[in-house]
Amino acid sequence: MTQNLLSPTKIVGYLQNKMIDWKIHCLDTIDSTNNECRRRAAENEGTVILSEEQTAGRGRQGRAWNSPKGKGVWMSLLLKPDLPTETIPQLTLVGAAAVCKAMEKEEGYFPDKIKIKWPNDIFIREKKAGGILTEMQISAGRIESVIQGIGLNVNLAAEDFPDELKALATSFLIETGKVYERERIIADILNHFEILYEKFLVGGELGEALHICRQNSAVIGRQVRLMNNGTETEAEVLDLGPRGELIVKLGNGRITSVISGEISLRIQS
Ligand code: BTX
Repeated sequence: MTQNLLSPTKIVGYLQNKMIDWKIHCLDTIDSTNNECRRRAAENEGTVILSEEQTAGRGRQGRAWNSPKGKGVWMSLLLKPDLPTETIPQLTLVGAAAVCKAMEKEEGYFPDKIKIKWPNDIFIREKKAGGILTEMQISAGRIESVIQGIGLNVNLAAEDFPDELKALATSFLIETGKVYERERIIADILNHFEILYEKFLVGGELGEALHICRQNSAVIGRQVRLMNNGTETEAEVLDLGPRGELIVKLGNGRITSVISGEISLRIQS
């Protein structure tokens, strides 16, 4: 199904702000948009790589990301933030907040709103509808570039998911019965992203992005299992801290915070 190929002209037509000079590239096929962005890392901030399909789409820790042709948003943003390296994981929350804001006006269509399963999953009704993969290149202790990959299952039908994902994954189409204009979603994400990103660069704080992540959290108030290098801990999620860290109460009553890093999280039903 390639009749509705992504149109860069349409995307540009929907862009509203001028804080970042977005340069939109729409490809037919690529291994991973993050890889392609990396290959173009010498370009200026604002390069955006989109592809109709990814043949080797990636999630965190080398996991595969299913990216069938013509139906999703598989996109990567090239960023050059002048920030300390330890703040970069917070950009994942900026991206997630931008996705939530972009879909807000569509929310009437969603039976339940789009949520963020900390730190990088986009959830609808307890199923994964998207994810964010933030990677950085460092040279001599300084950030050369940050690549933020955003994957959204927009117009995927149930049969577009391999069997092993059918119970875990969903799409905007499956949840709402509506086919979405991908260009509009992409532009809306970029429009919101640049506002939240600029605030983060200037103030050094997540601010509004944090507020959005709290409002749309799939985990605050829930019992979860935290998985780290083969160990599992039960905890109750209390809040997100100012740097986007997860504030949890452990089984023994101790309150502690968890940064994203290698931690995986499973919501207890
Ligand atoms: P993650 O590590 O949180 O999630 C990966 C896991 O999600 C997989 O192991 C699988 O169980 C499940 N999964 C795979 N594909 C899908 C899918 N389409 N929908 C729902 N669940 C799925 C999440 O990593 C971050 C994903 C980022 C993807 C973007 S797409 C553009 C950019 N390029 C690239 O290679 N990755 C990013």
